[in-house]
Amino acid sequence: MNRQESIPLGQDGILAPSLGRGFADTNLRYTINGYMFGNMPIMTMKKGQRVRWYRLALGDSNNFHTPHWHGNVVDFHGRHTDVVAVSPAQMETVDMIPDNPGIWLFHCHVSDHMAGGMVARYQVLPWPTVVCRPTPRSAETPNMQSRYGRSSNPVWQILRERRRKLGVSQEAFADLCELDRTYVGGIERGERNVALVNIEKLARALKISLSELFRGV
Ligand SMILES: [Cu+2]
Repeated sequence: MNRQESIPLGQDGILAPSLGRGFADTNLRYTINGYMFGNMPIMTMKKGQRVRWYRLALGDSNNFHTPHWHGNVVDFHGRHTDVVAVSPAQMETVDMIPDNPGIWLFHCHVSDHMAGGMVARYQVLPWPTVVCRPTPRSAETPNMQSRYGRSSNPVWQILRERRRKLGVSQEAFADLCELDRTYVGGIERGERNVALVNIEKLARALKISLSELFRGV
């Protein structure tokens, strides 16, 4: 094997990577964390979660990389972008709050590197995380309990009783609705304001119509 094939020089003696066509060059691979062609364990996060990406490149002048995210953007120096370049021994930290669920490619956008294996995947799970609220509950808009607390049949009570009747655990029910379990717990204790879109999810999982749900209120 002629190793010089992977560092070919032009007639003028200057490095010309595009000239390499032999065995060594065509078997040159580029990796992310030692993995290539999407075989890295998938990186998983949740929609709405704060995610921090640490990127570092090492190597020779061929290792100038342009990491690129499909599906979501990152915050980098006050702008939204989906490509942030790193030179050898350069480090960059970027933050992402993914809003687009799915399985997405994360790859270097230098075409030789991409073709040489520098491709990974990340997954954004669809259910939202519960956002921590710094303000005390009393300072917020009235929650379901205070709004419906004096009603004989508050929505949250109907939801809870219906779920129990179906014999579904709160955890399984939350999965079914694609909602966070602590969020569903908060709903069932009447501690949370619930958007209509989420009430619809809950009702659908309980196989109950919205009109039926609100009838007893
Ligand atoms: Cu690259």
